[in-house]
Amino acid sequence: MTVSPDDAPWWTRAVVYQIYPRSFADSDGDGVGDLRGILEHVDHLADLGVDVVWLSPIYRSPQDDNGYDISDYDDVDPLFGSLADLDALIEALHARGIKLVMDLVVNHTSDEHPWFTASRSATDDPRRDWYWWRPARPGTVPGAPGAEPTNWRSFFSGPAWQYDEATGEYYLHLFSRKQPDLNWENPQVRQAVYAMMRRWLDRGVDGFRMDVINLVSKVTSLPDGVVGVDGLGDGSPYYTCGPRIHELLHEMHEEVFAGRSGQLLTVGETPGVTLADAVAFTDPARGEVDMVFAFEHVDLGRGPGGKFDPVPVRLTELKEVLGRWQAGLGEVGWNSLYWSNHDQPRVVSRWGDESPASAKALATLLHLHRGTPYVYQGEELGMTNAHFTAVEQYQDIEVVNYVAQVRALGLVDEAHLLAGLATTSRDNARTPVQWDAGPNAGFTSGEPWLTVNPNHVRINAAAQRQDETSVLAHYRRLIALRHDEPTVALGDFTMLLPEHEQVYAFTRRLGADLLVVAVNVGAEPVEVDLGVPVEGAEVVHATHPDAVAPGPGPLRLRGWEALVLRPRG
Ligand code: ISL
Repeated sequence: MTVSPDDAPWWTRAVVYQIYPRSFADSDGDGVGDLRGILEHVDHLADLGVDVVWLSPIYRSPQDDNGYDISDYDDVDPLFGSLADLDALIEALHARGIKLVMDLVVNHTSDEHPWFTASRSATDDPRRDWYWWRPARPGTVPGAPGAEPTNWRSFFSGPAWQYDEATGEYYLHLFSRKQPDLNWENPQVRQAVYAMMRRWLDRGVDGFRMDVINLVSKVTSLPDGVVGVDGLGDGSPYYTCGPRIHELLHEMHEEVFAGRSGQLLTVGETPGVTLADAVAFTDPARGEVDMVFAFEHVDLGRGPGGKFDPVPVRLTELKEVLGRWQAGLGEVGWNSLYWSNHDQPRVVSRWGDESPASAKALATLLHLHRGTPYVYQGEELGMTNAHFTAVEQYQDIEVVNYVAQVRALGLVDEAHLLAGLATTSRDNARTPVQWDAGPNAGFTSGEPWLTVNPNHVRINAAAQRQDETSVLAHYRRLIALRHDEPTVALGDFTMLLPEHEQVYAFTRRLGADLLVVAVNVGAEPVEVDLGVPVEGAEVVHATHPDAVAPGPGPLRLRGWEALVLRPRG
């Protein structure tokens, strides 16, 4: 959006921090992180300087998908604490000027949610139509393999339909069979969701991160998809940004957000979203959401066998994607900026070499883009992938189901499987936060639910807190830079050197002010002509504490060096 610093929305200057509560900090020794654990570390967030915390789900849940399967939207799961603990957290964050954004998971509920238990109880139950129930494919035996109403594959392997003996029909679940999809065609479903959202806002939360919100509108005839090697079809063309998605998000906006203060934040998680749809979602004039999470940059490197069959990616491919999204959401709409979250591998393992230097360079690269940056817990410490060596170490339902499927189909050898999981599995981001060098990294006094990374003896918050050269201190400076420099928040973005395979460079311009950003995405030194004069420029921000104004000739960057320069004059 083209706005002046005076009337730009508050979140154009904000940085969001994501907490995955299960892995953040455990206060009671049961091995699972909890709300009291977060309370013990709120000053870590305040010191970092973040404006918003996005809290992954803490609602009542059977934990089939670590809380993304909710059985009561209005209560806290005892695993994480109580409503009183949540109120205390809201108060502690607000006292430090930090907002709290809740995860909103309403594409599906748990199969243990009372809405679903009613829905499955009888074909004439008033809640039957709240979910997607369909009879077996005509001419098949209900419950037999291949009798599913459509050939759709679930995100977590296997068919997206579960047969229910009691009523002889199937229900749709795009994720696990314990996550039945809500039927957003039914106005009662929508009103129940909106009422729940209003209750949370009334309680004091500051907005929502909306889980797979672009999957709620389905093509109601549910056509079969193109069949893959597993014999199942890809239904995504019929449920990704479906026919009514913009109408439904606008309705939600009117029913829930209109008339509330402009201090809220709404961000849609939108796998498979196109740039054109993202513009529509985030055009303020349309009243849908403030920003969305796009997936093109994190989906780079998918091989022929999907996410667990990764292939190498070139820096120029990353530039092409991020540059296109910067340009596409320049005039209208707004980007969210993220490297990592609880579903993605760690950025230092993916794009860096796991050194603190690479963590800092990649942080500068992302945070100097135009959009709202999201920091995923532990990223500010340079935490790495898990490096598990056995399939049994993985806990994630996506991995467990995938392994069972490929073994049953005999599709991959075990070494290839292990290598793929080690590269892209979601558990890479879910190992406990590394607070100190002590037992279990200070995460728990008990047995952690997921193995703590042994590198916590080197990489941890305690070691970095007082060290001005640490990754943590670097993140602190980057966050302050966004708060202090209107050009970082609002300047136009222009990519430089799109064909260069080692240097990622761009400019940001706001009125007469120009910033030049150059990042060496590699450990080898490099010399480069940016095509923009930077001799004698002011060093506004740098990865290396001894960085000085560039001299004449090509710009020299040391390994993993990033510079933010303000040319003189
Ligand atoms: O990581 C993925 C599987 O390969 C993604 O496709 C992921 O499932 C997708 O981004 C949706 O994620 C969100 O909804 C899921 C939940 O498992 C994820 O943790 C959540 O972020 C279902 O609620």
